[in-house]
Amino acid sequence: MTTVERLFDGPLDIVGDVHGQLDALRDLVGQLNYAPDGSHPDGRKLVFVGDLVDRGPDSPGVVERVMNMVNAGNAQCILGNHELNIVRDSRKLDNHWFFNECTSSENEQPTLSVQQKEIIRCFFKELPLALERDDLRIIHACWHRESIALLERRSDVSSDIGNEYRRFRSEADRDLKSSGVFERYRKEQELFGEYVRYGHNDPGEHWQQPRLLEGYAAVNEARQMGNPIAVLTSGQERAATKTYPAGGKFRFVDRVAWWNNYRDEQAVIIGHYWRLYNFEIVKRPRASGIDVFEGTKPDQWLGPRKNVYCVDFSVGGRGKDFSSDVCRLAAVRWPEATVMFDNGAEMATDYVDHS
Ligand SMILES: [Mn+2]
Repeated sequence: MTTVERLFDGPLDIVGDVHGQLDALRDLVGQLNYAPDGSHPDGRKLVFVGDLVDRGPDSPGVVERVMNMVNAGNAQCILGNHELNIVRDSRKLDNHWFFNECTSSENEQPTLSVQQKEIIRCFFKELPLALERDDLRIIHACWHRESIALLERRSDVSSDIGNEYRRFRSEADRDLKSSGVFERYRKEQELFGEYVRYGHNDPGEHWQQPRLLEGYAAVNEARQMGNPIAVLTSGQERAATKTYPAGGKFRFVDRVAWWNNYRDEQAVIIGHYWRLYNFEIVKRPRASGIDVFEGTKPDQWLGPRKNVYCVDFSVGGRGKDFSSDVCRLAAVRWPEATVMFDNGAEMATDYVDHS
């Protein structure tokens, strides 16, 4: 596995989480004036922040398209938590397109052959976790210096990212077991496990009054923060003060707005955190824990140096959680620091270049 790879030189267009929305991807790269193979008349390059797949109507189509651009040397792509799930064989509600567990008729997708699956899995396994050059860093969820240092110290190119993930997970569990909190978690699991994971059922039927399970909260936080691959691909988390349902289970940890503690000079571009294009006209659906963007507008860079930008404009929620008015696929143009959307709208941002 590769932790940090060298980012392309020259002008870039950094594309947010695509989540199987092939039409939006076609529209966006067209708006940015790229040819279908990812080449650009001005020599610009595309970069994908991960989460190419799940949720949308054509995950295999998106992977094929991006893979071809990467193989042609016109694009780079990093690993998101959704690719990681596939690499480590972890079945989730939204990845039945890969594992062939089609449980809802609304999202029928063609069945993949064994060979097609192997091509996709091999592509994902080789993706780096981060890209970097002098003026810019790109990572799916969280630039976390300690996790990057740990991975660079412990892993080499020959190690398999799925195995590394499992190794960190079992080390975190070993530490937990000696702390006593694990026993509490086990008891909660016995009593409430089936309610915590409600899957496709409406959680309301199962749990009228969600309660915080402190053993779950402590174990989930320790497993996340003790695993550097998890931190980089799905962010820092801490035990929540109230529980909420998401993705077929109740959550007991909150996302941390890590950028508020990011003080390095290099700008960072991330995806992962659902940002809304026109957030003022909609309320966030469901009770989704902490809103890490509370009080910020879509054109704002984040953190004390105002040099972190999230380019995920929630296209993955199109037709499901939100209307397409607010669900957009976006790209940050660099070094211009403007944002292009799949509908052709271009937005200036408040980025100030201090270099
Ligand atoms: Mn993600």
